[in-house]
Amino acid sequence: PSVIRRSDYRSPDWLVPHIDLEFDLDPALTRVRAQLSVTRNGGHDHPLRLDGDGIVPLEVMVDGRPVSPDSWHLEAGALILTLPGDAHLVETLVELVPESNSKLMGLYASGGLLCTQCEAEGFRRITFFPDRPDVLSRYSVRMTADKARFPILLANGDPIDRGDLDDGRHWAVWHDPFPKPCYLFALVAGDLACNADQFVTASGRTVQLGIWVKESDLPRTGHAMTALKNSMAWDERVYGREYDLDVFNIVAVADFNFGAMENKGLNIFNSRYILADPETATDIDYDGVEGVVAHEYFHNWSGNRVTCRDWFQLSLKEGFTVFRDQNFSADMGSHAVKRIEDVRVLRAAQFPEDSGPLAHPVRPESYMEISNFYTATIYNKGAELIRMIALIAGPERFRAGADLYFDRHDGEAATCEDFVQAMEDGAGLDLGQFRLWYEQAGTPRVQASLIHDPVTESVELVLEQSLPPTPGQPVKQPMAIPLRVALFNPVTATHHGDELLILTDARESFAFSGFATPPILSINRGFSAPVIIQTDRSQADLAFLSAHDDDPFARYEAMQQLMVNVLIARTSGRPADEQAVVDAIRYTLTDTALDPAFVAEVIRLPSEAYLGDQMTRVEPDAIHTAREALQTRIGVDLEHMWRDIHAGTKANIFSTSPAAKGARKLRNAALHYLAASGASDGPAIAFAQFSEADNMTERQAALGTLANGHSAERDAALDIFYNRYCDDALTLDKWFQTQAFSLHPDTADHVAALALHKDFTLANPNRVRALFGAFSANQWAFHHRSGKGYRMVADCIIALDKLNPQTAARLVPPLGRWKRFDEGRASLMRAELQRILAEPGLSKDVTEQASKSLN
Ligand code: HT7
Ligand code: ZN
Repeated sequence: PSVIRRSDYRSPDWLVPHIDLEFDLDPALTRVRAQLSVTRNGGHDHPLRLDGDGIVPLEVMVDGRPVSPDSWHLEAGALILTLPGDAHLVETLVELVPESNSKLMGLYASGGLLCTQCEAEGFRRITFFPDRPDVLSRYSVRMTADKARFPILLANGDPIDRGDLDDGRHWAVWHDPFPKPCYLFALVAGDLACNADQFVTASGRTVQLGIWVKESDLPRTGHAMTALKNSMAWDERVYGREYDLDVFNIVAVADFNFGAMENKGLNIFNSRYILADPETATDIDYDGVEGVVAHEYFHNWSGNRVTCRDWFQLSLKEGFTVFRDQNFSADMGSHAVKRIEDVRVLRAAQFPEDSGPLAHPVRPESYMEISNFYTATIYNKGAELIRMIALIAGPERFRAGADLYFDRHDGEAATCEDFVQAMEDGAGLDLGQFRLWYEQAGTPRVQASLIHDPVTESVELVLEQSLPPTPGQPVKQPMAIPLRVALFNPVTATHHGDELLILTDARESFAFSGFATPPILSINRGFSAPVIIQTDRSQADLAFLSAHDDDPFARYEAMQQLMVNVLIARTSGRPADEQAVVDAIRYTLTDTALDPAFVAEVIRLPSEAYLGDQMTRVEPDAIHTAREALQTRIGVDLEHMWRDIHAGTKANIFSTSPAAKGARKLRNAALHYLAASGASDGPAIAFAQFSEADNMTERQAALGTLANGHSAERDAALDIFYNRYCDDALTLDKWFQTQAFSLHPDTADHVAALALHKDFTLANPNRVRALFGAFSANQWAFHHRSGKGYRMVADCIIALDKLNPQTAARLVPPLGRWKRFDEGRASLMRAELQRILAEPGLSKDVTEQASKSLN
């Protein structure tokens, strides 16, 4: 496949100020007539190129007259047309078969609905068009469909007109007044019920809100509606951004390649990010609904009103919008817990990406298939870059920069550079060196050491940064790294204030006076920079910080590091002070001033995968053994506390308040440690929680705890869960996921059996992710030394590639981490990558991921 390079960007030869679309909708045969008003952009004689993918023109007309087949041709799917003048009306007709569209890109059928997904390059599967984000058009859309099967017809913008036809069909016309790139086009047709509400904007306009789902799902849409209204109010309050159309619709669909899509005025969602009720959704699911509804809504400004010039600028909208949704969720709940959760996601998904063969900068230089670049680096590291700018600027100046960015680029297709420039101009910053964060891939390491001088009563903080080589970037320059630090007096447990240091050189020292005794370093507070900090702090220093640091993230981090040190020592057979961890956990549990949700985060052991990331060579079995042993020790030594917490936090009435969620989180943590203690009544207590819970958070946690062990209760709970939820796809996903993620010695065999289960299907991305996505994130099971885990995932990739290459390609990266493992596992992983690549007719998506993964 050919490589697209950022440096090759050229502005479009032809613009399309207006497009009229007519859809004659039917799952078996849909006809699409498109009328494009095209204008020549600048002085050139290039033909008009209209991208197409898997479609053929049945008619081509220019200015109302049919064009003979010899004046146009198809080139790599695109329609190439030579036009004499500077402005023309180009009309095409194509036919589609939505019910056979298994890629879920373009127009497809899902659960009786017809819907679209156009980002990044799906519009070209619907009609011929310059499918690039810098061509902005006004859309008029007319849909006709059978009224009984598709009573609801939705598209972007505002509804204009509708009517019935004699033959049982009906039609509707929608018009979107805002020029938009074609990736934001959407339509939905189906038999849908609506949760309708209203929002009055700050300037007094009433917006009609609709969440459209199948009738039986209506009771599960309340949380999404609340999240939507909260998001609209938050964007007005925090960024001064109002919604701009008279209607805002959301539709939930069962088959979706991603989380959701921000189409202008018509967001389309994976149903897992809309539907929630206590019976089927966990607190994590509730938070996911809130966060994704907010994310898509916020795109109305960061993505739609100001869009991207080209796909290399993807983080312009995604990084900024993730930053916005993270802050929104923090404001709705706990800032401390949200920051910890976000950093955990970054470390689990983005750090490994940044240190592997698929590492790329936040603004990539090249790609083969853009769908492969919807990555944790673009989204989550991109958000960290905005967070660092906000930290350096401070809240008022950051807001001034954001205002300038939106005002300066409203209605335009912009670049990451435009954003940085607006921040420099609006916030009065110099971000010269900071721009390297967009260019250089890899996670910086910062070595921090404190040198104390008792004579001058001063300390010197020496910081040294390094950035490892990544594919195509062997040598790196020093970055501008903002680090929040504090120096603690170990006797009084106080500090003189939190300081923001900006490390700009490879090595720099910072002097502090007034320290008669050596202080304890608290660094990267709030995770102020997405870097790996290396310090020589002792276990005693870490224990001190885990008990006394007033920055919640730093307190959590100290505990994590304390645990990591013990576990890594254990893994390599060195002696380790497990008692220090037990004591630190005991101390945390007894600090009644702490929020239970925060306590649950702090006392949680680092994941097996995170521990692997801390080692030069990952040893899955040794890590598992060491972690299980420490877990048992914590379980045994603090058994009475776990029992008390578990009994004391039993919820009475279900609520999604932060306090109720925190109590459930801590209760589940207590259950987990209690089971790990090996207490003979552990399975019975877990089974009782499973049976008695009035909510999915406690039920699934109990199931997960049981799934890790061997007991009669395990089998019973899995059976009960299956029988209760086998008709509810989203909840049945949890049954697959819990087993695939379980720390049971036979997980790989269980997954093999589940892949043959009658309810497993490759046609639904959620189901594939629930089984194979979860399994490949389960380090101990996936890296079974026999290689059977690798083989299963490769088999799935090969089979799925024929149906849905995008989802197949997303399963490849775990196989690409072979350099991190022993030669036995590494060669088995490479062999599977080679087997995938040898597959005839392999998609561009999987080819790119698998071939890069071999490097
Ligand atoms: N902007 C949306 C991206 C997206 C997507 C990308 C590739 C293939 C399918 C997709 N569906 C949605 C989602 C978002 O970040 O808001
Ligand atoms: Zn997004």
